[in-house]
Amino acid sequence: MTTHADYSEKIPNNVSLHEDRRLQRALESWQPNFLAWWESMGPTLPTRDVYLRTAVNVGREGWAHFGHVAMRDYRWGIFLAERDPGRLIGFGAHKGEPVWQKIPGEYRAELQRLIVIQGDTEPASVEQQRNLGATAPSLWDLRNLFQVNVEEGRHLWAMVYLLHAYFGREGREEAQALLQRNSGSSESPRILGAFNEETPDWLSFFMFTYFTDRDGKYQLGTLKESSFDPLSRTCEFMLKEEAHHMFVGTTGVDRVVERTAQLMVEHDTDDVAASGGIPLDVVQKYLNFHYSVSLDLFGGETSSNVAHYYTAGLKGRWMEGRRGDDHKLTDDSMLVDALVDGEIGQSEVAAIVGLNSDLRREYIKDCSAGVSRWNKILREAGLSQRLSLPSVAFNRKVGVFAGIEASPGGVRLSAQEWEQRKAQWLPTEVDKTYVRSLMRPVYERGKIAGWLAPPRNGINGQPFDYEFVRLA
Ligand code: BYC
Repeated sequence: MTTHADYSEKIPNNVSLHEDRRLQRALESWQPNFLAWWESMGPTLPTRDVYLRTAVNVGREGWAHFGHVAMRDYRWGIFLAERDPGRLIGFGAHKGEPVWQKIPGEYRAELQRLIVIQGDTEPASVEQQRNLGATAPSLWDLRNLFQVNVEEGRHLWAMVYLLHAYFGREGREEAQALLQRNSGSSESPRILGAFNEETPDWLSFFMFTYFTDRDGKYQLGTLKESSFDPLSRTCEFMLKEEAHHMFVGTTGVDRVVERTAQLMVEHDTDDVAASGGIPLDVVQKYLNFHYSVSLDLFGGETSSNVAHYYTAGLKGRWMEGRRGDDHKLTDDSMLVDALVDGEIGQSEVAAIVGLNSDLRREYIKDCSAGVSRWNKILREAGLSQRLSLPSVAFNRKVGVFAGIEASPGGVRLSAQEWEQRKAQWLPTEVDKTYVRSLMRPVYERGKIAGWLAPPRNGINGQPFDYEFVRLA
């Protein structure tokens, strides 16, 4: 196993692809299909080149290279974190046994399903974001969008590598299908709900990278615990790239809130639309929407699927190694969100079936940190208004709350009340049209649109007024 990337090959990789001609040929025949998909479903804005980070290594001494590249020539590669030869299974029925380098036959179908679901989200997000380049608020933001896009493309490669290398013909068919489903398509949509929603404007993009990419961070964190070592090592490396996606979301919303707060103070009004800002109640509605659709991504509050994944050792918990229990959970119980006598409450279940809730809870804690940060911006501006996360029962389409309606405060509503009041809580056509009206491209170096504050830092030591993107 080499750890240094081989860039002389058509497909950069650190998995010694040249030693397996069949696999190499299979991936090389998928590559033009991927490129055709990128050309037809990827970013629509014509660019000459973009200042991008490319993964070139996985070691501690620096893993990425920065430079201007034409996006179609981006070196999408296959990188797995370094192998720990002594790694043992950390949870479930096989705890303590050596991790698997090949797939045990009895778990093949489940592993394939997990990898396909993960793989499906990556190109989906590129599709959702494809038109955003036309309205970027600065070259700095435009570059970040494209960085996220090419890395989601690389994450697709990561999953396709696993499908080709370990799942035979079926894996190759699934890899092909990953390019054939499309976000929002009525005939063949993406698998998970949030990935069929639109990302039509940059406020949505920042909310998506904050809330939906963060689901990615948590799901990858549980797959990193997997007993199937190649999956674990793949996810470990993907998480490195994911940190930048989190940064784009967190600082993106920061900058919107900062600008809105500034305008609120300056004009002594909540109605900052008159001065070209995004009113805080609109920010709250976008937050409500993206948070609730992202909560759905964790699946049901109780799930026999997740219990099986855990016992089999396929998917662990967030920070499995730091949990102080027996890592088998055969006799434990936990509280999960539930409908209790028709009301929003909690009920006790066997811990093993509640693991989607366990992960969702970790995720919610992390999301709260973002809200605290945004509220700090408001507080420091001397404002009393605050943002908040809505109730777990609000606007849910998956899980126990899918069948009911609830207010952001967690009060159960009749269907009629919901219809009457949802415009207070979710973006309306009027809100969306207003936000879209602000989306005018700013492609001049060092300039920024008026609805958000400039970033505090450059990229890789390059200042804000650097030529991050050269348009075609
Ligand atoms: N939409 O037993 P349950 C990312 C289905 S994001 C539609 O509770 P389970 C990224 C479910 O498939 C991370 N259907 O589900 C972010 C099941 O169907 P079957 C992506 C849904 O299996 C931004 C049925 O409902 N990675 O990386 O416990 C940009 C019963 O549900 C949904 C993963 O998700 C939904 N939201 O848990 C780029 C990791 N939820 O079996 C990238 C892999 C559930 O009855 N996936 N269903 O036909 C998993 O771990 C699990 O499959 C899930 C669901 C957590 C998604």
